[in-house]
Amino acid sequence: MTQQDTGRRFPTVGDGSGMTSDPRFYREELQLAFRNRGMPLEGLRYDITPTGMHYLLTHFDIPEVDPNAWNLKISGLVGNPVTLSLGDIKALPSRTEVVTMECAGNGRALFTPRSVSQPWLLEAIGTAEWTGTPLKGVLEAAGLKETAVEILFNGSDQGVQGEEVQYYQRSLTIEEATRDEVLLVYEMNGRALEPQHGYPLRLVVPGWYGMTSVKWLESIEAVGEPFNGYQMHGSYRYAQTADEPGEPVDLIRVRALMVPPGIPDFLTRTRLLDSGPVTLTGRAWAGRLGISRVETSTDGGASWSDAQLSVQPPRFAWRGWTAQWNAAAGRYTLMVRATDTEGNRQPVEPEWNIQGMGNNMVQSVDVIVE
Ligand SMILES: Nc1nc2c(c(=O)[nH]1)N[C@H]1C(S)=C(S)[C@@H](COP(=O)(O)O)O[C@H]1N2
Ligand SMILES: [Mo]
Repeated sequence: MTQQDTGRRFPTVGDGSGMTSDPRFYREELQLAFRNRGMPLEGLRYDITPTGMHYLLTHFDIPEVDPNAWNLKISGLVGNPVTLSLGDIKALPSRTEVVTMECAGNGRALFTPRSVSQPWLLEAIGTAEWTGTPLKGVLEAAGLKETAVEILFNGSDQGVQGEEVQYYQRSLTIEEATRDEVLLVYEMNGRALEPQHGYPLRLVVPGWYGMTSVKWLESIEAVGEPFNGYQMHGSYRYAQTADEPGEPVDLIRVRALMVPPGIPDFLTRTRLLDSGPVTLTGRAWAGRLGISRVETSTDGGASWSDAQLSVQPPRFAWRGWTAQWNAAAGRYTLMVRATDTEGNRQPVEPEWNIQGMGNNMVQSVDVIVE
């Protein structure tokens, strides 16, 4: 390290604003993209995403955990602080939930300008069968005190973000933390969690964007004040400027995606199709809400027609849809949009925010029919 390097600030890309309008990607974005893979959109075919296809997002490094030395501490404003081994947790009542998880930054790279961060297009999704024990039971056994207002979840992975050295930490209100579906999870798709998905234990909060589902859980604390850490206040905010606090990012917004039809051009991913009848397929989800409608467009959003919805899925899982298209020779931009059971519909135009959060604008797929 040279003299000039001391006191260097992180990160040091672009003009230092952390934003760019350059359509090219920075090395720093590529570096993150390799570590944090997405689900190829043809993976929308499966009800349950094969574990190796599920998206990944890890801010820092995957930590080293010795399963024999590991335990979970539950402390803070509780009557009976406890320390549980993995065996203790597995002996508690178990429950499996099929959950569609999505990163809050999904769609970030489709904004202009964009925040220089994990450059997701549309692939930060996956659906898994998560098995664990309801957090509610563990909190009841610990005995929350009246003065507790939030539950804080501490991961064992550490790094620097927003110039702060930190462990990955997020909190939930007592009301959210004690919902029946919130799980302390030790299995994904019927097998022990893999290291990158939070082995040996993670939180899974169905319906919320992925950042809430803290991996590599080490301790849980009942606290008397809302937690103010970086991952609550510095990040995961809907804001228009870097200075304004903005609103917290929380539940997953409605979205539909299609399996890109036909065959891809290797580089551009433009699709090539034969003329004739085509069945478009995909999935739609809305976090805690259901899907009431899916529509497709073959003319870039000028006109829309209703797709056929598949049977009602498990309550936190994506719902299948299909649409028939009689494709004549030409060039098309295919689109799909969903509406949730509260009437929220995906926007066709991007609704920009500075951190690139919750961008659920409709997917466009360029197609050439021959
Ligand atoms: N400890 C810890 N938990 C974490 C993260 C992290 O970096 N560290 N990333 C979060 C984010 S932003 C997402 S989207 C999900 C991704 O979970 P997955 O990698 O199992 O798909 O984990 C969340 N939990
Ligand atoms: Mo995320």
